[in-house]
Amino acid sequence: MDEISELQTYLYDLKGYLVVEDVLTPEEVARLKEAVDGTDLTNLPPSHRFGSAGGSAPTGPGFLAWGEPFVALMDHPLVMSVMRAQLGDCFRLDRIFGMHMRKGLPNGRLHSDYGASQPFSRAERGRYFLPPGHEALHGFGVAAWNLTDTGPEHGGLRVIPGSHNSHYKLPKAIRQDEYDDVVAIPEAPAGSVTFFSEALTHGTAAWHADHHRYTLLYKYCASQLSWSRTRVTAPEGAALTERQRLLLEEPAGAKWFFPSLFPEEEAEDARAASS
Ligand SMILES: O=C(O)CCC(=O)C(=O)O
Repeated sequence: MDEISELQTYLYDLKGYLVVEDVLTPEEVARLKEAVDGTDLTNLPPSHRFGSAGGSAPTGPGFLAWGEPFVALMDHPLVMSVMRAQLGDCFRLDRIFGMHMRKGLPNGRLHSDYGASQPFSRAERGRYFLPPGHEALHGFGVAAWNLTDTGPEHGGLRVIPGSHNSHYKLPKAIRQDEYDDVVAIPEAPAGSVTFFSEALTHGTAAWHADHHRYTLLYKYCASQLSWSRTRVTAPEGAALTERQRLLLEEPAGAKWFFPSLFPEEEAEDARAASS
């Protein structure tokens, strides 16, 4: 499966998240899970994250160093087409981490990284707010690979659908989990990928299931953006494709200094437009 449908494209834009099922085969899921199990999951930070790199984690390859299947997910054709629609022809892999959760782990705070509800915005609660033009809003997108079933019965990612386009700061009652009527925990079975915008208000839902949560998050941004000073780097000795190499490049202006990840598709689009 290399592309989402017209309906799914509309829903992703409208709701700020989208689950696509059956993208990985059970064999692919098992191989990735086995590799994660081969690592030490006993002393994870309170965020339950593993294999992190870039963003709030140090520079390094993170879980990309755990084998070719982790590297291959970086530029999975479906992820590339969804991110191209959201981020344009030039984007980077800004940060990665995995989430491992066991029964009884509590909710993580709802938050958004961009827009009215981002922690440093000047939005006042209850007042209409337009983010200034120099702030990024929709330039960051996430592909979260679910290696075990997640959803309302189990826990996993929780979101406020449509909140990436909200002009109001998140009310305290929602932030403090006193009002959750607008919060959804999308059903996302093993083998699915959940796409979401970093401007969407999201967080981690408490884990209730007997099985453990294994999710791998790959976070992309438009090439001219960066969240922090640390980077995801290539694992030593990995044979990367040209597109994978570009995804790990330093931030730079799209097309000026950061080449297109899709030269062939662009040429095709140009041919179609002129015929
Ligand atoms: O998948 C999750 O549990 C949410 C992860 C999260 O909070 C984030 O991406 O900032």
